Amino acid sequence: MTFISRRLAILATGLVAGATLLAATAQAEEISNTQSALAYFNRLDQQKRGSFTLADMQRVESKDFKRTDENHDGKLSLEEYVYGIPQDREDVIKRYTRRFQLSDENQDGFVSLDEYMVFCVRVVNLADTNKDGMVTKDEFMAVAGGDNE
Ligand SMILES: [Ca+2]
Ligand SMILES: [Ca+2]
Ligand SMILES: [Ca+2]
Repeated sequence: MTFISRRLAILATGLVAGATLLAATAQAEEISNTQSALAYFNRLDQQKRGSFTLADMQRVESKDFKRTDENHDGKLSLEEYVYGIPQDREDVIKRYTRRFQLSDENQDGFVSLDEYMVFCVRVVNLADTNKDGMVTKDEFMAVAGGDNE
């Protein structure tokens, strides 16, 4: 696994964990990376075309960003990032914390929208192997659906 695809796997797992947080049960822990990546793909493929573009991903992610930015200062603190995760879900908190640190390119302790969007560009560049501007399910799963961390 390359460094970037590792980051992608963390990203995909983290986002799906967020979506299922409210229903966090023991079952959630059994969701494999493959299923997480698939669920994440389906979220990005909102028009159900079997693929998504960078614009699709950035639209979905910027909405998530705004929702997470509780104090509306345009950047995410770690507190905002892990807000709502039950204290006893140490595995999820750990995963989110790692993802936060990986996204914080300039290491200032906050994830800006730019940093968030840069990450999307990296993901799409990595996954779009035939460079046609669309990430198909096969392309996405080839980089994100790999082995567990
Ligand atoms: Ca904030
Ligand atoms: Ca930063
Ligand atoms: Ca493609």
